[in-house]
Amino acid sequence: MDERELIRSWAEKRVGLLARRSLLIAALAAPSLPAFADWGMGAANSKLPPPEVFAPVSTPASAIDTLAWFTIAICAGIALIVGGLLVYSIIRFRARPGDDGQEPPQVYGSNPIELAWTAVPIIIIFVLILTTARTIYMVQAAIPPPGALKVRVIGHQWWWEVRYPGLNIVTANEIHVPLTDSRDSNPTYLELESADVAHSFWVPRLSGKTDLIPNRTNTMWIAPHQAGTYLGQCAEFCGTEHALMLLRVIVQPHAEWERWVADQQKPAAALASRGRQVFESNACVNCHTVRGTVANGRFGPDLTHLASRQTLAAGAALNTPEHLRMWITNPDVIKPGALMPAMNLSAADINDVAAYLGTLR
Ligand code: HEC
Ligand SMILES: [Cu+2]
Repeated sequence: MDERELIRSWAEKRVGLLARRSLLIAALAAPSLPAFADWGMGAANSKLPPPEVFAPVSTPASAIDTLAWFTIAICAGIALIVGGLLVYSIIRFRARPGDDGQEPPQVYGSNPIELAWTAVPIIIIFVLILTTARTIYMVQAAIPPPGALKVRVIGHQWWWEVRYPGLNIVTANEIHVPLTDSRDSNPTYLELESADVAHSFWVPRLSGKTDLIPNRTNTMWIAPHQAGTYLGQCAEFCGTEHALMLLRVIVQPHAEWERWVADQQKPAAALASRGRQVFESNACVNCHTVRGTVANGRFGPDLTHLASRQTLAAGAALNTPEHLRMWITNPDVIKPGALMPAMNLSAADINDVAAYLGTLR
């Protein structure tokens, strides 16, 4: 055996060993991985339109979509022309048997060619700059019309606080907005802020991304023209649970949206129950608000109308009684690293608190 064969047979043995070891580790670890559970979200989200950038249903997103296709078309044209010329030259001028072995005639400099391949790219870049600048201006310089709906979205590690100034509504992770049809509704203006680190608001079918930055208010607007539920997510790495900082925008016809507003404006269902008592006598009230009760914390999501939301913990789990109990028992099981502690309540307390929260429609 020469040296090369020796090395090869050694390498093959090592690779085989590595492969067997990784298989073994995977087989041992798989049953203990809770990561495969999606708490009902996979099935629920598969019924919704996927969050695609190339399927816009709102004005900034459609303007961006048009610009993207325009840019792709120009670039594809350039790629086709350059690639075509290259392929043509490779075939047409390939070496053939019986060539004389001489170099082809060498041309040094040609003013028309030099001018053409300087001027044409400059013109193309200029067209791209102008169309991009026009779209950016159209999206960013728009001034909210007097009747526009204003929504303040505050990014937290790892959920979205949603406030409707003037409407006295506070919610989380699910933003209800009216359909913008030409008749009676205006676009929605979003004011984006952060309570901690940098986040980024992204609902691909409605608009581009906008950062949420501490000590600064960024704005964006959406004018959705198709009712539905649109999925979004935080698009700026913001810590452990960045990937579970999901959001949904629910676009509703005007009358339906007004019914939602009226429901949200009502105070919390004011039952006197044992669950409510447990909730109010624990630290829950330091982090959560339930309007009309002693609970007025602002560190976590407002729970006044928790039961009217589709998801729990920023899209980490479907909002079901079972998941709610699991969440209160130990948030880490559903969302490892979440900034809500396990409260160590007794099983009876957990059941009663979950039942109480389930009445907060
Ligand atoms: C130290 C503050 C803190 C305490 C105490 C606390 N929570 Fe939370 N809670 C949070 C935070 C932060 C979140 C958001 C977690 C996330 O989505 O990443 C949250 C989320 C929740 C949610 C999901 C809300 C939603 O809109 O999806 C529920 C329900 C909840 N908490 C109930 C409780 C109950 C019940 C108690 C008391 C037994 C409690 N919390 C105690 C901070 C707290
Ligand atoms: Cu984030």
